[in-house]
Amino acid sequence: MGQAPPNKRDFWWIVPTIGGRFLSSVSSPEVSMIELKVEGMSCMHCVKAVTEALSQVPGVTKVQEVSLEQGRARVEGSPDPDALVAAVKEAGYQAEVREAGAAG
Ligand SMILES: [Cu+2]
Repeated sequence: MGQAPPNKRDFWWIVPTIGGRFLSSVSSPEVSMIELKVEGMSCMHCVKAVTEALSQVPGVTKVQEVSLEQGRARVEGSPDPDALVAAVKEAGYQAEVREAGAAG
C-alpha cells in the first residue's frame, strides 16, 4: 500500500503529452489573416506609421505586410477588423477590410 503500480505512474506521462498536442492543434486555426486596403500612403514614413498603428491593435499577432505600391496591409491574428480600420484612420489614412479568413 502507498506505492503506485508502474502502470499508473506511466499514465501521468501520457496526459501532459496529449494535453500539449490538443492545445497546439486548437490554437492554430484561430490564427487568421486579414487584408486591408489602405489609401493615402505616399512614402516609407507612411508605411511605418500604418505598420505601427496596426501592430498596436489588440489581437494582432503580426503585421505581415504593408505595401506602399499596392496600397494594402496584411495582419495575422484575430483582431476586430473595425479596430484595424479605426487604427489606420487614426494614423491619418483611409482603410477598408478587403478580406478576412483563415490563413492557409
Ligand atoms: Cu509618407
